[in-house]
Amino acid sequence: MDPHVYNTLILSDLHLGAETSHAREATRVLKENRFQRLILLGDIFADLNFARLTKEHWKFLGYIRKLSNPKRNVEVVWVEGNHDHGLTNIMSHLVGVRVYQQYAWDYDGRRHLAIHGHQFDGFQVNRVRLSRWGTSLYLQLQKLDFRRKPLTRLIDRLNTRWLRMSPKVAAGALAHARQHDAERIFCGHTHEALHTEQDGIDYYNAGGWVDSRLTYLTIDEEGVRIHEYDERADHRDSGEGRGEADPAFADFADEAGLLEDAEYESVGR
Ligand SMILES: [Mn+2]
Repeated sequence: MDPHVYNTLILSDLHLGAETSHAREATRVLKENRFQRLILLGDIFADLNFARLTKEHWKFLGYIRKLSNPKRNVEVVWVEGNHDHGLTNIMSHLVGVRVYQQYAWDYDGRRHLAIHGHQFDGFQVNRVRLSRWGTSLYLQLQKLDFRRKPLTRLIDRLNTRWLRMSPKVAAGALAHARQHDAERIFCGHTHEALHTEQDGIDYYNAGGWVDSRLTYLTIDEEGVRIHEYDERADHRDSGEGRGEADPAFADFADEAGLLEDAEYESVGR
């Protein structure tokens, strides 16, 4: 294990509940690094349907709950994304972390600001209808396409490119940082890791955990770094145990105090 302790580690767009979510790899990143603060920068969940969470997805949540134990001395911050919306109240109780719309902190003499980024995506408001329809189509396709997922992967990629969100979110975020006197601003949402600088303000995008490139950010005295998760020694989620009240969920639910009435199956589905 790397003994180096980062000031902050930032991870976004894990989309738990989606077939393409790399929860196992994300959990590994959290276990293999040391940090004083963890920022879950939105869209940690894909939607409100807990039945789609796999064993690996529950393990990730269980590990977040462990990290948020005061004895660990790690500050865990959840910044709400557009997919997380409406779920974060429940999760702040279940996982034990505070939820913010945006989160600001000072480090190394600079103001830092973390916000998911959908606020700067001009399409968002007009896209609600299409996006709901799109989500249901996408989930149908996942069912047909469960083996190697080429189709859903392609859609993930098209979705991001097609909307051309990256420059729009970067521009909006830089303006937002300027308004709030922040020198560094961090977003997710676009699924495209990125660093750009303008007039002394640095913008970083944490990327995501659903496409082929799995990325996260770290901050320490040497600055901000974009890391790419090395997939070579790894395998993706099998999808087994989806929707079942499996042992991993039972452990998690037990720890979270959900098992008092021994009715966790109804919660799991
Ligand atoms: Mn988003």
